[in-house]
Amino acid sequence: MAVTRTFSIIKPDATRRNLTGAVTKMLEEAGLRVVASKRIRMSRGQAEGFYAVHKERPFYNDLCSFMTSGPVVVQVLEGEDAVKRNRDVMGATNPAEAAEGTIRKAYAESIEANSVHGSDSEDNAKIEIEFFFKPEEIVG
Ligand code: RTP
Ligand code: MG
Repeated sequence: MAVTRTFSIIKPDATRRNLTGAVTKMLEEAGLRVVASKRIRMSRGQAEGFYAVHKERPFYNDLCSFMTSGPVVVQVLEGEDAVKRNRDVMGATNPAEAAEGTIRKAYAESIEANSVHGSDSEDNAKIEIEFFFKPEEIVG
């Protein structure tokens, strides 16, 4: 299996509860390496652009408000089959459906405040990484 990259966000519900380290530890223990990381406050424009694929969904406005409600930590993760590996350790979107041992089972508060984002394909990972990082900010 090839070493690939994915994009992750530790969401405001997790940074608010001081869970940046705990979430990162679970990512690392799942075989992912943090090759870029920064704590930012997302602007409304960034959130709307990042989630543009969800523009027609009923939760879009609330989601953009939530993602700008506090600091987030954006990360590039590297590992074998990184997109799937990350999705597996994140768990289901709705924490009520998330499996034992996943980040969302351990920490998510609700379907919206679900602690982490992870790219859903390698193509989207590339787009999302470029949305937040310059090439020189990523150190593999
Ligand atoms: P993500 O994109 O954050 O990794 O999560 P995901 O693929 O599991 O979920 P997705 O369907 O892409 O939805 C993006 C984010 O929108 C929020 N959401 N709220 N209120 C709702 O019904 C609802 N559904 C989704 C969540 O924060 C979700 O992660
Ligand atoms: Mg998604």
